Amino acid sequence: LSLETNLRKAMERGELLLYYQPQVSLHDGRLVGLEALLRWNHPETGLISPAEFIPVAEDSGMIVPIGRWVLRTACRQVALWREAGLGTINVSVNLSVRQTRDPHLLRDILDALHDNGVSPGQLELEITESVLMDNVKVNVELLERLQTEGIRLSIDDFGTGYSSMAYLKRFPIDQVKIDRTFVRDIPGNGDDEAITSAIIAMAHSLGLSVVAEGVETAAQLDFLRSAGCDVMQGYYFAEPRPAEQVSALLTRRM
Ligand code: G
Ligand code: G
Ligand code: NA
Ligand code: MN
Repeated sequence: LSLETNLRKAMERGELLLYYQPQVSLHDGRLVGLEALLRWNHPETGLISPAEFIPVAEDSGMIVPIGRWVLRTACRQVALWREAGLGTINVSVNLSVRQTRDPHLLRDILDALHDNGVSPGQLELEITESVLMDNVKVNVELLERLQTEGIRLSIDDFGTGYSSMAYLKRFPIDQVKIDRTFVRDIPGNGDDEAITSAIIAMAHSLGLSVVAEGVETAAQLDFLRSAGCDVMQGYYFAEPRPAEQVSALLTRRM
């Protein structure tokens, strides 16, 4: 069977699940949100990374129903945490290029929020520069409508694509996520230190907040905090984990 057929069956059989990774404020240490990260729990091979199956899902168009499932599941989980008395949690969801070409995307997102009683301000969408560049005119309109609804927008893997500063001006963006390849060798690598500091300074001067991805050490954390970075995400604080394990983390927070 092709991976595509298997993926279709995986969704029907409920083999897809979401992991969540905390995003923590560098200003006060508070949990500001959780990034939802897709996993495929294959009955024979175990957990499969999205890096392996998202490309297939994108090529086949499967990413549209999968992405819709991700949005609904993430919103449902936020509602479950609220119902469990764990407070108002923000969630970030990754969007693929194919999804932004789907004319039903906006409706699907609003339905997922509404059906679960989640406010738009609790949802953040992560898009890469290549998603933005797919169709600038259409995407400017889509993102403006999302922003009007109160949904926040973040540029993922910032610095790795065709990072034109003009896009930051043109698109209604709230936040940039510095790609983890720039974070990996700070402190120490002068180029990466310069790039990281420059992204933070530029983003701030445009009124955007900054998340650093892939933070694994205290030294990275110290550097980022000194450079004024707002939020960190990475193994240093917590790896992506299933919802039940996040609940334990949220309980401790209270
Ligand atoms: O969690 P992990 O490092 O394995 O993720 C690998 C890649 O898969 C990352 O680039 C991440 O953005 C992407 N990814 C994870 N979950 C989703 C999802 O729900 N939708 C899309 N489009 N991409 C995702
Ligand atoms: O492309 P995107 O930024 O969505 O990728 C997120 C991916 O990064 C997730 O799959 C997650 O597993 C991975 N990740 C999260 N924290 C760390 C970290 O501290 N180090 C490394 N190497 N990867 C991380
Ligand atoms: Na992401
Ligand atoms: Mn990223």
